[in-house]
Amino acid sequence: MSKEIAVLGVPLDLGQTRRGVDMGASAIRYAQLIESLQSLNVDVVDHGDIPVIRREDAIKDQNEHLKNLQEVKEVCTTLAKSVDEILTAKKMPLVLGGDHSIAIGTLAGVSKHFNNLGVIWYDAHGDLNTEETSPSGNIHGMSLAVSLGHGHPLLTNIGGYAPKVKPENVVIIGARDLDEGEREIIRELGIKVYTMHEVDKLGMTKVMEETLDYLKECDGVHLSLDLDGIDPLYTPGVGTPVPGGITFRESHLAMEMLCDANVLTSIEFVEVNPILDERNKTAVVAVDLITSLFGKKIL
Ligand code: HAR
Ligand code: MN
Ligand code: MN
Ligand code: MN
Repeated sequence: MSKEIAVLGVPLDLGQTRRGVDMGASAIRYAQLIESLQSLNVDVVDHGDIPVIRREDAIKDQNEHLKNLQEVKEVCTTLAKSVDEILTAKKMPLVLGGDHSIAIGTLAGVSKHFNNLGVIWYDAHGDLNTEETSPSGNIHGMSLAVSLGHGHPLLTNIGGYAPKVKPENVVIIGARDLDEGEREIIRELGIKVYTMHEVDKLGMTKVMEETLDYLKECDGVHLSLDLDGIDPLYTPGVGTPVPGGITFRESHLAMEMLCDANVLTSIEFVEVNPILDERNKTAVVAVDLITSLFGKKIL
């Protein structure tokens, strides 16, 4: 990957209800993201943050089944435009969340640049809920469904078209907390999922080999990495930790294999919550994994 990397922060926390995830991008920068990439001789430019609506200024009395819909839509629309511009300029977007609702905007900006975009969704969750199935009303648990064209039209139609991704081009890795409605949509759409059962059984090498093979016809691949995909032992600074996750070493290996395969065309890291973290540990892991994606090797 010799393209210039364009880092874009999205300090949005309105896709869920816990405070602090809006500071995720700052925490990742504080953990020396830019400096670490530069030390690998990666061409990287920090494009700063997308303007977001503060929680204090969000509309009150909202639909409890689709919280902060208008605000998330607005931020994702702005994000989609910026990501689109970055790709048009032949640079590679590296988007830093913020909660996982931002994937709606990232994918809206990315997908028009590809005919057959692949998505790797590295997450403890499926993020495949809709207003009807969501147990929480939090949009960060709906972002993959929205990108597949399922959900509120204000979200699915960002950028003026839907869907952004085809179900046969999605691979979920690390799932261990799925809601009943999510299981149904996975079955219905035939989405490829490596739950923790498969990660345990096959090992990460095989999971990644199969994932790369599964996506081999894609003309671009987006990595959407939710830090809660990794075991909370290593990444405690997330809003919805689920025990029994992917280890630090397995995640490293996954990133190194993605680097070697040289397939990624856009990347996002989400859900780092510094308020819930232990001395910025989760942001440090994020930087470590990102540098592995860009060629950092032990020897
Ligand atoms: N499935 C639950 C919901 O939809 C929890 C979603 C959890 N959060 C995330 N997304 N961090 O991956 O509310
Ligand atoms: Mn997620
Ligand atoms: Mn998650
Ligand atoms: Mn859940």
